[in-house]
Amino acid sequence: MNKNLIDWPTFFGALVILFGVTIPLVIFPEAGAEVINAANRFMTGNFGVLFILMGLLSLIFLLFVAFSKQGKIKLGGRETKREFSTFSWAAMLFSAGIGSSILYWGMIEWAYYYQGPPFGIAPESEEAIQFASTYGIFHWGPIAWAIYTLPALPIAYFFYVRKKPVLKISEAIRPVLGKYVDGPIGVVIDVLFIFGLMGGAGTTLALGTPMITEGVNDLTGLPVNLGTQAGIMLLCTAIFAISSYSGLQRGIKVLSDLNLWLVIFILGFIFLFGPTVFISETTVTSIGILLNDFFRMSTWLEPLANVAGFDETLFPESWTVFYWAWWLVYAPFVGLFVARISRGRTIREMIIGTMVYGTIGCILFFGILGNYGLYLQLTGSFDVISFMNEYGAPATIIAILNQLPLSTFIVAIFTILAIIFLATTFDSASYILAAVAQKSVKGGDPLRWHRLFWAFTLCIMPLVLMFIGDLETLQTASIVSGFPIIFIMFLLAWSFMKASGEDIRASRDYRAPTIYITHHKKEGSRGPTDK
Ligand code: NM2
Repeated sequence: MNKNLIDWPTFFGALVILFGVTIPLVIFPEAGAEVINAANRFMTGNFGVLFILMGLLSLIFLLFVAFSKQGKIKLGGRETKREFSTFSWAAMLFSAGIGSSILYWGMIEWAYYYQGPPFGIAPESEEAIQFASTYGIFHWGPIAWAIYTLPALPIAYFFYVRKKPVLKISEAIRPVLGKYVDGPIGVVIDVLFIFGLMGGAGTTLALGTPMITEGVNDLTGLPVNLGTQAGIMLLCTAIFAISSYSGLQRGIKVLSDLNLWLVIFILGFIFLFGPTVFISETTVTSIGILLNDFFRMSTWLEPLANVAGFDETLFPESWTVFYWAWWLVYAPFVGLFVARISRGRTIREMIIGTMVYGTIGCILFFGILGNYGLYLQLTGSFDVISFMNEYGAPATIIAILNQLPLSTFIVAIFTILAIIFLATTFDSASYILAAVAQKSVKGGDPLRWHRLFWAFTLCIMPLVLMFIGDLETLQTASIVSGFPIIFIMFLLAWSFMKASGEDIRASRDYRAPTIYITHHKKEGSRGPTDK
């Protein structure tokens, strides 16, 4: 074990914040939950607009970059071939960036919008139903994926174009912060990233565990209580810890492949054995509504509720702001991952690929899983809403699956899929956390014990949150820890523009041609910026 490799200030900084938050929550659970909820209300009430702007501006920025000169920059040298086929690239991207939550919210998110729609729409009305199947796609759509892609730009750029082995978020901001990156500011940035990811993992694990436990209960009769949930959380942690320990090429890859096949099976099954025509029509219609109302949805903050006394739904705070914060806390990690797998692609391909494939993948989940439940509700064959209001969302998800043919088999596959989905996100997350808390990564991989360490650390906060919390408290884990990352996103975007702009200018006048820019129009043409 090489202790010199560990970046101790970052390592301990992250642990101090983690325990600084967790220990008081254990000692004073009720007061702790109250403080967290108050912090949540404060953040979303006052800074919701920042989260909303960050989302929309990320999308606009990425589209701008994709179609500007920067978009043509190839990651790697001129001859570099793509490291992964587009299919594997998209599959890996999806497995890392998306966890079990897509099974949870994909199945049940519509039911919340159906009862509490935005824009002053009457609950359970026809319009509410249409937005119910559209809003999920919006919250897992182009803006969300833009948030994921932005950090990948500077990281991929430094990694493959400037050829610096950047494994820290702070390093990706060096062009803007200069030597300050080597001091406390750099440590603070990395610690905030680690803390953010732990908060996001908290939200994920604390939503996924009750759902998996309900699945296990349905199959085996094991009771659903805090003890079994804690047991299942530890079991999931053990699985992704083993996967992370065995490394990128083995555990992480094997689980990703398995994940993909199970997804194809379960979505295909529900699509074919569920109401195929209804699912297809509703999904296509939702895409239309999404396009039509895109800017209304991406800027909706119900400002009049507080000053003019109109009904306050808290829809923006509870959903869009919460979601953007949740995507945000995962974004630097996904950025590191996307950057790592994108060698041989142009920046434009990386941007458009992430946003298009990511969005299409999420549309498939929400379109098939969500509209199946909606169909049961609307036809009266299963009253999802009453069931959910009585037994809660996790039990409802399993109850919806039980309406399908071969239901025991489907519940089993769904539960296994949820565990694997969770593991494929968390094995890469612990791998990346270990990399960030090291000074360097000898031989390309962070130390094994270190990867194991972060795998178990990821589980601490969720365990605590589960014991003290309700859904609101869990959601806050992402919101509070995501707030500082808004500023880091801004620095990352700035850093990318600064560094790539300098290089483009340098190579244009031939003094220091450092980058290779592809020409999409004419294959093989040489321009003034080519080496
Ligand atoms: N996001 C995609 O819980 C998970 O599925 C991991 C969640 C940010 C909403 C990511």
